[in-house]
Amino acid sequence: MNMVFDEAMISKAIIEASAEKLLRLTDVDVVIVGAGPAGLTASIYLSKKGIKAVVIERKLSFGGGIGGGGMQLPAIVVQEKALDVVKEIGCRFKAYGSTGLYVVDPAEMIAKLATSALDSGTDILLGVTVDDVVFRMEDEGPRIVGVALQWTSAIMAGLHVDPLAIRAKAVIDCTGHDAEVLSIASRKIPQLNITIQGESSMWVSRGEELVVEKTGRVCPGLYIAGMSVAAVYGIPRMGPIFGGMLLSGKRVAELVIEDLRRLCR
Ligand code: 48F
Repeated sequence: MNMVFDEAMISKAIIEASAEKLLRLTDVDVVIVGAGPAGLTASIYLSKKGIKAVVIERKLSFGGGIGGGGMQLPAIVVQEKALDVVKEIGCRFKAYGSTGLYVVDPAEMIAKLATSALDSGTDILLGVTVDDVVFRMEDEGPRIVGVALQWTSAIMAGLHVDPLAIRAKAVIDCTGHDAEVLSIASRKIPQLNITIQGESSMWVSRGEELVVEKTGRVCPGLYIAGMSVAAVYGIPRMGPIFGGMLLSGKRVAELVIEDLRRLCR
């Protein structure tokens, strides 16, 4: 049977579905900024616990630094400690002898992280940039209560367009090497007393350890994971090993879950 559809119908379908989705996302439990390895992993562990999480990604694709591999070679490395996360998302891996290192295909890692995130119930918005936080001043100091959003294309075009904002109980900065959300917040809300040190030069084993150890809350409502943590605390960079990113994403999810439970009590 030949179905009759026209251009206006396609537009209506898109507008209706988008309005429904965007309305649902104006008020969430957790906003995760950045769909790199840390952000996607955090979203998986949050969504699996029934927490309403949205990942906001500036680009039109996900994966962050995974796709670039090491100098664009089509392989990345994950260490033994993080293998549980790799297994959890169903990503294949190959032991590199008995070194405790495992080789993973970057394209598969991106696809499996994103699929697991979506299948767990995470929403992902592509082509949207977080350009500010929303805050309230409380007796104990500032609390982050949401983010301001802008279409990346509007920013790229240099257009003067005001953002829309969404409400969240927790915001996680997973924006990578520039710790963008935290940089903006520290500049605009001096009462936060946050200084971004910038990451240190390469020292893989130390960086991988510290990035997980220092993952966490920087002020009420605002958390950091992944390379943002290295940027804030001056931690050595690690290059194309991704276990620390996965473990940092998992860790921040655990911390946010604990805090949200406390908030609900
Ligand atoms: O850079 P990215 O992959 O950060 P990550 O999850 O992982 C770092 C590793 O990829 C690698 C490494 C491993 O040892 O060093 O670099 O910490 O992903 C960050 C994502 O955030 C997006 C950006 O496009 C990227 O996909 N992003 C950055 N700023 C914003 C943003 C913003 N303001 N709004 C929305 N998305």
